[in-house]
Amino acid sequence: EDRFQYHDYLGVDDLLEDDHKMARAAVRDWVKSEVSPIIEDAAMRGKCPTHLFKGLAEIGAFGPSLPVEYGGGGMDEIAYGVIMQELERGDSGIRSMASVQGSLVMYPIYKYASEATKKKYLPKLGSGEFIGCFGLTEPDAGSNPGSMLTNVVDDGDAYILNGAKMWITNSPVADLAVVWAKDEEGKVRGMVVEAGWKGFSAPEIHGKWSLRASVTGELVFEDVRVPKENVFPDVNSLRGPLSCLSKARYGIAWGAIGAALDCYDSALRYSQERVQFDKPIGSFQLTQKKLAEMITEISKAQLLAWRLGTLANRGEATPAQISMGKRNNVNMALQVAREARQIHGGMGITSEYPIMRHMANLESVVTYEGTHDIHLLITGMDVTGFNAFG
Ligand code: TGC
Ligand code: FAD
Repeated sequence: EDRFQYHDYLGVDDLLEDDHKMARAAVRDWVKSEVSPIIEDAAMRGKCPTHLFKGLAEIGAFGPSLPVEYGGGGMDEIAYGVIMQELERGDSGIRSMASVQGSLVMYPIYKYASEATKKKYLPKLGSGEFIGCFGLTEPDAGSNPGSMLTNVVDDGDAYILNGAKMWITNSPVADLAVVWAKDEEGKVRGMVVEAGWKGFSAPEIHGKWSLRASVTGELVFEDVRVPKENVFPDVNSLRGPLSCLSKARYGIAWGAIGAALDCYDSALRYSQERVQFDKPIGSFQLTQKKLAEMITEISKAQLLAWRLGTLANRGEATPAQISMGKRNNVNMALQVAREARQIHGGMGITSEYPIMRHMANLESVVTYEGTHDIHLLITGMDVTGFNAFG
C-alpha cells in the first residue's frame, strides 16, 4: 500500500533542478520497495538489514556529491540532501548507514588520504564491497572530542594505535574504520584502520531503544600496527574530523525532513479517517493546530535545507550555518513526531504506523553529530564571539 504522498506546501520543488527530482524519485522508489516492507520488523527485532548496503550503493547513496572517479555520485550538494531526505523518510537508521559510509568514511579518505590510499579504498567503499565506520567519540569524550585518549606512537614505518571508541555506527559490520587519535605531541591524527588487523575488535552495543535498525558498537585497539601510508599526511588538529562532521550534519538537516514528512503524512491521513464524536478528528481545532504547525515547521525546514545546499554548492556554507540547520531541522522532526504520535492515539505506539519508530530514532539523531545544545552554543559563539563551552 502506497500511503505516502509528497508534501510541498510552499512549492519548494520549484527551487530544485530536474536532476535533483530524478535522484529523489529513484531513492523514493527504492525506499518503498526495499525499506518500507521490512523496516518495522527489523527495528522491532533490533537487527540491522545489512543486505541493504549493496542496494544503497546501487542507488548512489554513498557519497552522492563526491567525484565519480573516487567512488562518489558526481552530483551536487542538493542532490545529496534530497537523497538523505528520502532515505530518512524510510528510517533514520538507514540514512545513518549511508551518512557514515559517504560523509564520514569516503569523504575523509577523499579529502585527506594519499592518492594510493584513495585508490585502494574508495572504489570498494562506493560500491558497497567494503563497509566503513567513523571513530571519534570515546566513553569519556563525547561533546568534547578534544579530550580523546586514543593515541598513536611512532614505530618506524607504522604507528602503534591504542584506545577505545564508543557509539560507533556500523562498527561491528565494518571492514575498515576511519579513526582519530592523538600522537605523541598531542596532535589529532586521522587514519584508515582495517578490521582484520591484529588487535582490532568492534563489540556491538546492545539494548538501544533508538535506531534499532542501525548497528552500533565500540572500537577497541590493542597495539594495532597502522602502516604510515594509511595515516592522513596533513591532518594535525580537530579540524580534520570536524570538517567531516560538517558534511554529515548538512545531510542530516535534509534527512530529518524526511522523517518529519513521513510522520506528518501519516497523521494527516489518520486525522481524516479516524472518527470520534461522530466527526473525523481532523475537524477538531486542536488536531488542526497540530497539523498546521507541523506543515509550517516542515516548510521552514525545507527552505533552510535548500538554502544551506545552495551555499554548500558554492563552498560557502559555514560550520555554524550547518549547525543551525542540523539543530533546527532535527528538533523540528522530533516535535512533529511527538505531535503525530498524539494524533494517532493508541495506534501511535504500535508498529502499524511509523511514528513511534521515527520518534525513538530522532532521540539519537538529536544527540549524535553534535547534541542539540552543542549546536546552540556553536551558534551562540558565532553571533557573540564568546566561547561558552568550557
Ligand atoms: P575548536 O577549537 O572550536 O575547533 C578545532 C578546529 O576545528 C575547526 N572547526 C571546524 N572545521 C570544520 N568544520 C567544523 N564543523 C568545525 N568546527 C570547528 C576550528 O576552526 C579549529 O580549527 P584550527 O585550524 O584552529 O585548529 O574545537 P573545540 O575542541 O573547542 O570543540 C568545539 C566543538 C564543541 C564545537 C566540537 O568539538 C563539536 O562539534 N563537538 C560535538 C562532537 C560531535 O559532533 N561528535 C560527533 C561524532 S560522529 C557522530 O556522531 C556520527 S553519528 C553518524 C550517523 O550514524 O549518522
Ligand atoms: P555528552 O557529551 O556527555 O553530553 C551529555 C549532555 O551534556 C548533553 O545534553 C550535552 O548537550 C550536554 N553538554 C555537554 N557539554 C556541554 C556544554 N559545554 N554546555 C552545555 N551542555 C553540554 N560517534 C562517532 O564518533 N561515530 C559514530 O558513528 C557515532 N554514531 C552514533 C550512533 C548513536 C546511535 C549514538 C547515540 C551516538 C553516536 N555517536 C557516534 C556519538 C555521538 O556523537 C555522541 O553521543 C554525541 O557527540 C554526544 O556525546 P555523549 O553521548 O558523550 O554526551
